Amino acid sequence: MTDFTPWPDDLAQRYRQKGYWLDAPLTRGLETQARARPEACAIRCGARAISYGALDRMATALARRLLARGLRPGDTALVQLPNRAEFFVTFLALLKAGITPVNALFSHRALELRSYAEQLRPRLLIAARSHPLFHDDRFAAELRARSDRLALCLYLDDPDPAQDLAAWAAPDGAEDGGAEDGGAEDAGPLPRIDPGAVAFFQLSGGSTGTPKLIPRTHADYDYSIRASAEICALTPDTVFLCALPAPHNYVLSSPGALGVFHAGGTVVMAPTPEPQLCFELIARHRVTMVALVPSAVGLWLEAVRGGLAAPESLALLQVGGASFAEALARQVPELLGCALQQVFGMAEGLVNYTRLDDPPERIFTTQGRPISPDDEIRVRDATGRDCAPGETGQLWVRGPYTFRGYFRSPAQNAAAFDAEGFYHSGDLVQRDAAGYLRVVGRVKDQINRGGEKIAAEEIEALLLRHPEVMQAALVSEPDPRLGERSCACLVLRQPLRPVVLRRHLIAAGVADYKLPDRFAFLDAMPLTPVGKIDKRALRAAILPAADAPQPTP
Ligand code: AMP
Ligand code: DBH
Repeated sequence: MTDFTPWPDDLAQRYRQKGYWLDAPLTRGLETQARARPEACAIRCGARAISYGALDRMATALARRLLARGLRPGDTALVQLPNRAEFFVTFLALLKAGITPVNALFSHRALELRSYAEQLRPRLLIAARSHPLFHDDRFAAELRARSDRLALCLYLDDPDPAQDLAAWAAPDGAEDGGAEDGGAEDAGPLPRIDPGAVAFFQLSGGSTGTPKLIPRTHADYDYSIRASAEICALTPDTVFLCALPAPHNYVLSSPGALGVFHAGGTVVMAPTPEPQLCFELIARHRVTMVALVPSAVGLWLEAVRGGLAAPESLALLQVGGASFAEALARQVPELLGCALQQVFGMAEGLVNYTRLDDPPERIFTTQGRPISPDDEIRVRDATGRDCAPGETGQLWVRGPYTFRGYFRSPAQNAAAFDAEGFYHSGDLVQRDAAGYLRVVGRVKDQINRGGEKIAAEEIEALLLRHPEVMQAALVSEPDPRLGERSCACLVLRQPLRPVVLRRHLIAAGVADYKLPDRFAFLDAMPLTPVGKIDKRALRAAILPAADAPQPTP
């Protein structure tokens, strides 16, 4: 899988010279730990404790069996797994085999998976029998029809060892493997990985009709992880709670589970960020660090106020993914008894952190500064002029781990990058004299629902497919728990009940978090002078009703 937009030679050379990009694959961190400290615990998942040695052996066994089965470096894979150790076994195995995956979120449904399959034409599907789409083989058959290349489907928790993921990842001698074509050891050496090649595709929250794929190379991703682990002072004693969806860029790489593997610490898998459950896991495994979105921090604070004992071992709580109210930030050390770190990142690359030794005011009131001295940040007004410190403007960035183009999306790329390769994130920020950023809004047409991003255009296009919908606009409205929720504003040909529209969207196969929280019906849309739907006016027009009780459909 070579077709991605590379960095220009001069920058690539600089990133290598400065030691950001190493001549090593993304599995470097894990493999180093597996050699140095094979018995140390890498992952706790339910009752299982998986050592670095075991994790590496499982990933290697799976990689070898996939290659023995005829998969080739450069092939692509569609992966959808829940927060279980097998997510990491699979991801590391595919990296070792040179197979390029996209790791879909477990909340994704047919619409998202179809889109990924159409874009990547994967030869391999790895999914979970517990996911509604994979209870039986019908959806896999549909994907096969969409990707004529799809040659192999493996499932987490399949009763048949021939397609059971765990059997495929069982090291030789450990279990009767499903690899009917012989032991993993017979398959020969693993391929040499080019660190400049695409390691996997990260998911974009997007602002267009189709979900976009972000190619991330071994070298660029590894750098962001290594540097993040250092900023967050991870050590072999770090015990990290993985309570957000494991494929998400934040919990995977900022410094996330991969940062913990780099440092030789332990990742504890949690199915959800629900406080009761997480507090129990924290107490049981002496968890020291967690990455959460603001809505989850809100729940944790409420739980403690409601009488749940604050977790004792927790030393650092990261918050990111969406705007975190300053008033809540101030409560974190007080109520949860741990340090706070704000993280402002994006799957496209750039990640900012408040530093552990920053003064509290800075931690409470900013979203941090970039990882790298070579992250080039521009804050520009709408005309492209550079803003003065403190002034609000649009964020543009390029650097050693910020991508240079979405996968096969020339039109999108033309709009998202300037001539010098700076990426336009669509965020409105202020940068202070010390280089710290504050996120104050956005210009992209996206709703940030508690950290889950919804591209308005994607949902509008689906709503417009309903024969009675004349005009559709998805806008955000304030939500006390999520920060923002979505409201679908519609002009209809004839009255419809919200439930009909919800069913229409569910039938289209869209993930639940993208379903509008509310529907508002209008006689006409407010328009801008050029005749586009005026979302600002729309938001103002529907706002008074926002807190009124929703009639049950
Ligand atoms: P994605 O492109 O889906 O990876 O989402 C990245 C976007 O999430 C950023 O461009 C911001 O809009 C938003 N975001 C991430 N972290 C923060 C944060 N700490 N505060 C405000 N917005 C954030
Ligand atoms: O929201 C994000 O995408 C995000 C937030 C924090 C991210 O990608 C990251 C850190 O790396």
